[in-house]
Amino acid sequence: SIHHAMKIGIVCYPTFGGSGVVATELGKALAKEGHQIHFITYTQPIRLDFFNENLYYHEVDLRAYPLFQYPPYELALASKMVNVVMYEKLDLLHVHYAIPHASAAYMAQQILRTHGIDIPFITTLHGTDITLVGKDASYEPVVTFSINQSNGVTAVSDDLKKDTYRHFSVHRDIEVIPNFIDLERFKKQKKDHFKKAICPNNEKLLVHTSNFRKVKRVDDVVRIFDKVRQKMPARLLLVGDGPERNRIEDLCRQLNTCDDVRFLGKQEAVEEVLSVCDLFLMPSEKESFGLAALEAMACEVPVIAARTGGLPELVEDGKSGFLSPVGDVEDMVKHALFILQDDQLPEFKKNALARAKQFDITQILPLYENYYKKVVNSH
Ligand code: GMT
Repeated sequence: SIHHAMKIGIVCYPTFGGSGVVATELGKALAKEGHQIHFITYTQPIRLDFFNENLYYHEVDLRAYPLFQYPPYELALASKMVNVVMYEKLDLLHVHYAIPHASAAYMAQQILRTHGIDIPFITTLHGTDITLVGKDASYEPVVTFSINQSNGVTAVSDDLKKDTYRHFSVHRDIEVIPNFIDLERFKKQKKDHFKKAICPNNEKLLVHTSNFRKVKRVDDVVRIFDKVRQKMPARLLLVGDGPERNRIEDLCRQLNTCDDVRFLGKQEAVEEVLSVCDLFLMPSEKESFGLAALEAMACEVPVIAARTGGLPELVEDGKSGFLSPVGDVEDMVKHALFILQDDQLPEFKKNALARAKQFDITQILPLYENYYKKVVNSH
């Protein structure tokens, strides 16, 4: 409530990626609750598309200089944090994604102490900062140190928490606070004209959204789809863009699926696209949470996913979707064909929405607020 209103600095990647989306949506929701939220990022966050008297945005000044082959972003960020904490009198810093935000926050905290200011910081681990990038020897010592120095650490799934203990010498407590969704925004909308245009003969519509990195196994998406459409009329939407896109386009040409596959590129209103879809495919190698799958479920789209990372904490096998071993395309095809039957689909859609409701922002926001209070009071 407003009586405990806090001034919080949020640091994140301002991009389409899940960690940036979660951080931005969290900040927006906290602002609506009366907290004063200061975003500190290198550009306006994609989802900061809303106006509220409690929301502030501070851009990190990154000056080019001929000496720098790599401009030292982390230092510019730490300096900006010092500046904002000092002049806006913040109570807490909350950084999303450990690299390089946690170590920048540590640096800012140390500098502020020399000015007589002692501010706690919380690091939220999102996944690739731990499972792919962070454990790499080129970053590991800094990641371990800055996690251990954080005044609070949260992870978006229990599996990510376990991975953190597995890969790093971290012994401190990690609070699991799952990702969330705003069901007011993500809900099935009437987009019949779009559905008709994409599926003129009422074909079943499959969808995948990602950043097209290797870890997403987009090949599996296309191979699953190819086998499904041999059994029933179907179309596939591929949303997003990234390094694998060209290779995936080639694969579609090889498999002769081009007429049935649409590449939509990056989309801001992904909830409108999801609204007309029947099945979401997430065969990732690893996924600490799978926010894109939750977005689909909120729009009543069941999910075929790999049994990996935090996905089993989200998708209920045989209820809101199905889980298969990573890379088991045949198993995923079998499940897809099962869900897409007309006498099964409505039940799976209903269950997907019911599951999504358990991750509604109104359920998760108090977990963050309570954790903030705990960290600030024990600092
Ligand atoms: O999946 C990505 O490549 C992007 C990455 C990010 O940092 O934005 O996503 C991670 O964080 C999301 C938000 O917490 C999770 O929903 C994703 O599962 C996680 N990605 C992986 O673990 C691969």
